[in-house]
Amino acid sequence: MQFGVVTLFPELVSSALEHGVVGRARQQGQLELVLANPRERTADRHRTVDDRPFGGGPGMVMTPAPLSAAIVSLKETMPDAPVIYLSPQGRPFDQALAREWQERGSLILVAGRYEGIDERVIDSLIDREVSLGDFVLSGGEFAALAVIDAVSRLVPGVLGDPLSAEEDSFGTDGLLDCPHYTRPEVFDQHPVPAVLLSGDHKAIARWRRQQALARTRDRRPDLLEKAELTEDDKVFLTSLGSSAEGTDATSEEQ
Ligand code: 9D3
Repeated sequence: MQFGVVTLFPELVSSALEHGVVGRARQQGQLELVLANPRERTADRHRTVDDRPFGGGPGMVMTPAPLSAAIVSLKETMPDAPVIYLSPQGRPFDQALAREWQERGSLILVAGRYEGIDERVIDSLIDREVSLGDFVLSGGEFAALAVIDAVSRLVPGVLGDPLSAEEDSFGTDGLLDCPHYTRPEVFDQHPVPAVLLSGDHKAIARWRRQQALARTRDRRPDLLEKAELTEDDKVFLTSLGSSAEGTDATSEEQ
């Protein structure tokens, strides 16, 4: 998998990708990172990459010429890659997009700074505009890193266990994950739920499923609409009743 990133902070991106699963995969040649810095594509003495917005107002805008030159240079290296602009105005990023981009084999990510980039660059060079959600970052780099991480772990061989990539939340059934516990059995006076120590694998699976259902309904009811639910699941959800907060342990506040 090849990732191209257009950024004014190439070291921020490359250093973050030296660590963990992604760092190892880069060392093994399974992932490749290609950086392009618009500042290296400037022609003026001050290496200017931003300018004041036409029409007035606060903040600065990334100036089109050096930015488009950086994007075009990556497109020449990676001719089949979709070009994605990370921006608060984008459609929400999700696991389905991560999967789609992994299948493409190469991806160009454009990280903006300041108030954003000149709209004409979007019109001429950007295939899709994508956001991480409704909160304010100081630039697109951390969003690009999140996308790279999400796509990388879907690349065969990047994770040790090929099952674990798809087992996570959103990986299979579209529900949030169940809670997890490890030793000790009692921590700070809080015991592990007894069913997990019972050795009854059917009861454990059922409890985990119900925990996943209850917290999905509590925290992300939007996900329940699309989730694949069995008749058992529906009976359980109905048994929770219609109040926002149930009375059993599955609805404990976190
Ligand atoms: C008018 C207010 N502006 C600044 C407070 C808007 C604004 C411009 C640029 C807000 C954020 C940014 C930089 N953000 C990103 O580059 C970004 C982002 C984000 O902020 N939130 C969620 N996803 C993304 S993807 C890229």
